[in-house]
Amino acid sequence: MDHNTSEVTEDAPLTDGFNLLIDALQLNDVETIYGVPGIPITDFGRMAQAAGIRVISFRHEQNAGNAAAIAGYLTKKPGICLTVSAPGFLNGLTALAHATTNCWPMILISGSSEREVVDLQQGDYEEMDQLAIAKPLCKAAYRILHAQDIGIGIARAIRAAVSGRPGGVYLDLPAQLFGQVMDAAEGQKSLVKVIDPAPEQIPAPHAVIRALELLKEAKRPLVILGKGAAYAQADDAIREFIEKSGVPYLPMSMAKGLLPDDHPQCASAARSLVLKESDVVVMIGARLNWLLSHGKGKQWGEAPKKFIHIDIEPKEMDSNVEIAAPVVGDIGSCLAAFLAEMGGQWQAQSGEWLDAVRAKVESNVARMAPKLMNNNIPMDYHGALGALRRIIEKRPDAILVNEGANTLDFARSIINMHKPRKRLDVGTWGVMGIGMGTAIAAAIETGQQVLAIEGDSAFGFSGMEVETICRYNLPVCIVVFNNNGIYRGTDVNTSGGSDVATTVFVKDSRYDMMMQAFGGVGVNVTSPDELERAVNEAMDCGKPTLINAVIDPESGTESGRIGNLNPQSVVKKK
Ligand code: OXT
Ligand code: ADP
Ligand code: MG
Repeated sequence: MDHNTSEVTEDAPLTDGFNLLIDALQLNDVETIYGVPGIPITDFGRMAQAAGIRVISFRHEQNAGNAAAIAGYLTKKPGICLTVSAPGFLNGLTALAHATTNCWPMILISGSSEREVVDLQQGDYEEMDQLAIAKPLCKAAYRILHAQDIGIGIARAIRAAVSGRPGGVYLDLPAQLFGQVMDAAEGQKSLVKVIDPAPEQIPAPHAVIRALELLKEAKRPLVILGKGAAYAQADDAIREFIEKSGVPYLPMSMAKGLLPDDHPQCASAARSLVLKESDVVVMIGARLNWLLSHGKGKQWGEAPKKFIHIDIEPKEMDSNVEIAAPVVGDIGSCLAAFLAEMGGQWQAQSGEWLDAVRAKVESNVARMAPKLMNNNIPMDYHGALGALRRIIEKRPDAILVNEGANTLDFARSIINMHKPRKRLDVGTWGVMGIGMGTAIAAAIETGQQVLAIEGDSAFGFSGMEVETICRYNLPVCIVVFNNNGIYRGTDVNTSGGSDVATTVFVKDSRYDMMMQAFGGVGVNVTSPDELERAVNEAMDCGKPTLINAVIDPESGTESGRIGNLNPQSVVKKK
């Protein structure tokens, strides 16, 4: 069969690959595409926009991909990123791998060169075997060759992205697919509406009983909430479980706000204590990876520990240490089963353990409080973040985007979150460059005001997207913590040569002027008071704003809180 003109009769209405792709996406409720236009997908973007899909054009595919990844996290639907072939595809691939690593649903759709030419390596325009390259970096990768397979191809991509442990999916669309013509009625029949794309996964009843028996015996229990728990959108069940059990909980970075950070059971400010001293740890949508020292070693103390682990991915169990009570299922179903089993009889945790955790929290919070009130010039991280903390307290619906090293680590512990899924950051890989893509998608997907707190280095990875923010007039306020460099702005080149040190940038740069160049508001501030005023003004008016916050170049430390991960040479070069 000739796939370019399959089953077409003279006068029957026709459709083609372009239209079928749009129909298939709309049938499955795709409302937004993030991407960069070019051969062979320029017309597809135009036509999708004309059909009512919102198509947001970026300046670089990695930022569009990061937008799609976080859209997936926020909505539980796959975020869609659209790119051109080879270089555009590769630019989007980092974000696809980032989405997969973070367990967020996303589909990277890339146009590609013709199979016949690519497979014979005859040097097509932007020739690359994209499917083969994408495969190891995502959860699933598919290619659609025929217009009549578009319906099933899109359905497969959606189901693969959101079912089970969510992740990134790659969809390869060779250029000739778009123009393939077929009978319109046959085309409509070939479309697939995905039914129940992420089915509930109910835990085994005996696994629930085993977990609760272990929890009941615990003297010093702890719950760790991860971003999987935030993703699950089972907010009420999570809160009910925490409060009914009375167990202190530690939110991982993006799980902050699932319960308000000033909740009496929140142990964020007693992190070291609870990790060391706990005897039974309930992991909910969090992994025992590097962020938790793999569940062992000094950070976890000497006392023997038992783990209860709730996760949708069975292979996650025993990944680093023995899991005494694995509970495999989706978090909503698992917690519903826990709550049903706990019934009215459950004795909430009380006594010495809770008192010790509270005492530690209160002393750490009290120690930090005066530092947050300082109005020093030049600003240090505490003074500047104290101002931003007060803003988020007054505006709990705003979404906080955060990247950098010191800027990230200080903001995480200083700024309390009050509602679920309001803190979006660098995720499992600690990636710099998520900032502007994340801010843009957060504004578009939620309609809320966004506050992006960015290290000056971090901002540079996606800074050109301030034009995108202005073009779509998004309510995004960016604060660049400008300390003249990566970690600190004071490093020196010990060779005595004229190049500056590798971590140092142009001194006293004015990032605010980048925003002004595109018609947004740019402000330079030097004190916490000025910063607070400028951010409040930006949030009151909702205009795209960039505030250059001048931070003391001496006030950061190498790699923020994870300096211990830097290998160091013990042999000095002669
Ligand atoms: O209990 P203890 O006593 O231990 O105290 C803890 C809490 O109890 C307490 N705490 C509180 N006290 C009082 N009140 C409150 N409310 C409170 N809350 C907590 O505070 C301490 C600390 O708590 P925390 O933070 O919870 O605990 P801890 O021990 O830090 O937790 C461990 C971790 C591992 C979970 C945590 O540290 C974490 O999540 N870390 C994530 C780190 C991360 O991902 N960093 C980003 C990567 S760094 C580096 O790789 C960078 N690069 C290289 C690069 C990257 N990343 N990507 C790409 C694509 N290319 C290159 C670069 C280029 S960073 C970077 C740029 C940096 O420069 P910038 O200019 O952007 O930024 P600046 O540094 O600002 O200049
Ligand atoms: P954090 O970095 O916050 O510790 P991780 O990204 O390491 O969180 O872990 C998230 C975990 O949540 C993953 O193991 C993933 O399989 C799991 N997860 C994601 N969605 C769900 C869900 N709906 N139900 C159960 N587990 C989930
Ligand atoms: Mg910096």
